[in-house]
Amino acid sequence: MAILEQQTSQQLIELENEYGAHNYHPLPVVLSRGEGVHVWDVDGKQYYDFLSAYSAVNQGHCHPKIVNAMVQQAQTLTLTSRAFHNDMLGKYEKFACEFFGFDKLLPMNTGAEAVETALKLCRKWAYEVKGIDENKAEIIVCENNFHGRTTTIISFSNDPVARKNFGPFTNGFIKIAYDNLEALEAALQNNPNIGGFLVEPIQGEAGVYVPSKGYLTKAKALCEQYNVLFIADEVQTGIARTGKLLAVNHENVTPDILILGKAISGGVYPVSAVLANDAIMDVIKPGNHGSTFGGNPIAAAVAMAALEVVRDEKLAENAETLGTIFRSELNKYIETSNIASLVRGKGLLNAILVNDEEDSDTAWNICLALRDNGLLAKPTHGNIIRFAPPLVMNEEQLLDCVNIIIKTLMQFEK
Ligand code: IF1
Repeated sequence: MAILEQQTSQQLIELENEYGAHNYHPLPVVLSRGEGVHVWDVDGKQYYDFLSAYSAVNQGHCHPKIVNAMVQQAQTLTLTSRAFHNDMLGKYEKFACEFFGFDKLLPMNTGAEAVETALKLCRKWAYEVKGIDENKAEIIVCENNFHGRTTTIISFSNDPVARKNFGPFTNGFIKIAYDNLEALEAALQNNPNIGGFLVEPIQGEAGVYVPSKGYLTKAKALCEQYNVLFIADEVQTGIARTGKLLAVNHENVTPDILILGKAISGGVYPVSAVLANDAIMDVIKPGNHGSTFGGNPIAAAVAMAALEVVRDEKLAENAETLGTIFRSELNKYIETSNIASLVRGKGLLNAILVNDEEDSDTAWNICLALRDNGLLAKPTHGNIIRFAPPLVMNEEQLLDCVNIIIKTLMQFEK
């Protein structure tokens, strides 16, 4: 049996280049181990992970409680399909419904699948409860949204790179400016065919845009006024990332439909979910929707363990405290910096704006230098660098990372 010789980073990158589709442009680093806030590359170099797999690893890499839950279930019963019941799904659904405060949960696997599920649920409610004429329902979305990569979801994206040559697209969506209540009311006012409003409580991929205080509250009130479902996509902002269990909790807003993914499994296994109360979820009947792996026993076991970690280790409170320190320390530096112009975010979902042209490669080069200095982050669009470490980080580690980030940015001061 050939002994797996230690392949170099370059050899492993070349394997991906030769045999893998080129649908990403990763930072040139090859990781082989993760634990807590750290990851290690194939040469044994340690890094702080400041991306957390796009906020899927909020509980830290390879959290023992979550991994053990997966291993135990994987040695017992992995998948039954929904053709039969199993002894894990109902327990998980009850646990999660009580955890988030909803009547029912529809289990899926990826964030995009959960977004698609929410769109179908909203449309079915629009026809069967609100009484909109069939095939006339429309859903309001925001400019610069990111909700996934399926053909319907990119139909309402305005990112040309995500859309070009993937048409024809799905109809039934109205785009409005984000964080603009006048635009929302104008879209609602003279159109009886609106079924829902889909919104990210903070726009992640667009560059961690935090809306004005009160936006979510007033948007929900407008939806109630016009009998339209408020659909919160918390795939990235949920699960304690922004300093509350859900980003909507910063304004005590309860969505009509809640979309979860990523860290609901702690990044150990693909799990997503759509939650709603009976008046909405009960429009779904057998045969309307589903998926082979949706709600499988491993997903159920992993998600319950991952949510218990969030609760028991008080990750939302920690994210709130460390996020305040992070922005305060970065703002002190920004006062005298000519390379970083602002820092913004909530909890441990933050980003800095690099003071350069959007199409410059400065943000990329800063991320390469951060990598050399032992911290992994990646630009979102152009000149914005997102900083999102695992929520299990402690203050000493955070301050160590702040020092690395500032030391690195200073290398680029003009
Ligand atoms: C990529 C970032 C992008 C999401 C929200 C649904 C989904 C996502 C708010 C879909 C996924 C991921 C996808 C990944 C990069 C990353 C991302 F913002 F998190 F950084 F793209 F915007 N709703 N976000 O953020 O969930 O199907 O991926 O499980 O596609 O490049 P998914």
